[in-house]
Amino acid sequence: MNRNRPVKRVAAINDLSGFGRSSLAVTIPILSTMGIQVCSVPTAVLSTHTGDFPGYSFIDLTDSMEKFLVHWQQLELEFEAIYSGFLGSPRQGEIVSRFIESFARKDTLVVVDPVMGDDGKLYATMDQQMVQAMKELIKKANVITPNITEAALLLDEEFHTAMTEKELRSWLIRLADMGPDVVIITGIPDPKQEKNTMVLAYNRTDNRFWKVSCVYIPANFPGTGDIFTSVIVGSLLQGDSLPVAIDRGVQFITVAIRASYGFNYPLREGVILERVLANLNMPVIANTYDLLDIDDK
Ligand code: PXL
Repeated sequence: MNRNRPVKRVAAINDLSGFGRSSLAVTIPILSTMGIQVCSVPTAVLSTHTGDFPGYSFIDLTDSMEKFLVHWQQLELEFEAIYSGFLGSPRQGEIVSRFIESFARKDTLVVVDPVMGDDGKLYATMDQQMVQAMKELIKKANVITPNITEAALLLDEEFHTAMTEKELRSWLIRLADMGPDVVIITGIPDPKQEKNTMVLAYNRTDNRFWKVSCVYIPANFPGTGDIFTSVIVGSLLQGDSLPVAIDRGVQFITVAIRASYGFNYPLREGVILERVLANLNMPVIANTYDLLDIDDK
């Protein structure tokens, strides 16, 4: 693979929201900046993302996705990675599964971000059928990147803010048991440092757990999950290790939020990506990840 192509390719299966900096509107510039070609499979077209913009328009593209699949099969396209995010209908989960079966080779990176909700709640267009569809879809992934709310939904658990590291490790293992080799849970409140949030990850193939903690900035910008997963995809395709990829994702989000928070503008417009994209090509200087003990804390 990739014998005659100068750059790597990602099939990005996600919605296009016209305003608000989420999904394809952030994935395309991030991965392009990281030197990776993005081939989009739009799952839906919206006037804005669904958070805090009442009256948004929504066009579901489930039937169109079937046609993308057929045409791309005819073209015999090849991808180094397949990355799926926001789905417009539960049936799309099954189409994405077929897409993965058709295009994934032994060394293809398959990343599923099971976008369903945040802050303990489902997003406006999501329901239990979608939760079921995501449970099926993650079976096909190498890497999944749920936030803590989505992790709870996938496990039929209640999420609470004071979860111990031991409890979180068991969630990571149970999610890996559902199929993916690597599970990355984002947005976890840090019980040791009230002001921090954590990303915890588990790699089943070497049985190691990783933690990256970052200072919590009191600004809940939409689209940051899509930005984080896009950086993870780019970083892994560039050959970084799992903890370095997570570190780069966390550091980029932190820089993006800090660049945005000082301005007085509506959070719902998302972080000011345009001001920080160039950071993606800077050398990674300070790694902040920790390897967790597997003892019984
Ligand atoms: O950032 C996740 C996301 C993606 N796509 C759409 C959304 C959201 C979150 O609200 O509404 C359309």
